[in-house]
Amino acid sequence: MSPVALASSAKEVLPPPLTATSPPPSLFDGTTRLYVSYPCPFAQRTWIARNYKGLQEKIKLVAIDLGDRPAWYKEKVYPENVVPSLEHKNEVKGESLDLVKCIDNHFEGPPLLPDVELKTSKCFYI
Ligand SMILES: N[C@@H](CCC(=O)N[C@@H](CS)C(=O)NCC(=O)O)C(=O)O
Repeated sequence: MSPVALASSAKEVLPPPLTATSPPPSLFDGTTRLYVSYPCPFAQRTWIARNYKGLQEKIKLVAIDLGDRPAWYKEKVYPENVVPSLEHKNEVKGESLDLVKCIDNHFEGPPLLPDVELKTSKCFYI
């Protein structure tokens, strides 16, 4: 089994979803964060992309409780107030399909998409 496959198969302890009373993480401190809601299928596709590429150590998962959402998520992280979003290099972007392309294009690990897809993706962080 390759190192990436091993890393991907290691059991990850999932952080508990943050609620209205949870303080925000130390935003824009250089940490790359993927904001998700565990039951959200749009978030799940980005989460799967992250895991497939073995990026559990490089992209920190931040779970949000959408039913009891912290106000700081809209105010300080992602004004669209939906998940998923990706905080990376002092920017926050969303839209799950774009994020899958960005994760594929800008991080190590086995490619998810053919080259043609990567080259035509309008990605940020460049
Ligand atoms: N087009 C977006 C859809 C994201 C979306 O609709 N996420 C839902 C959760 S599954 C959300 O955050 N809804 C906000 C809300 O419930 O207020 C994407 O693909 O990322």
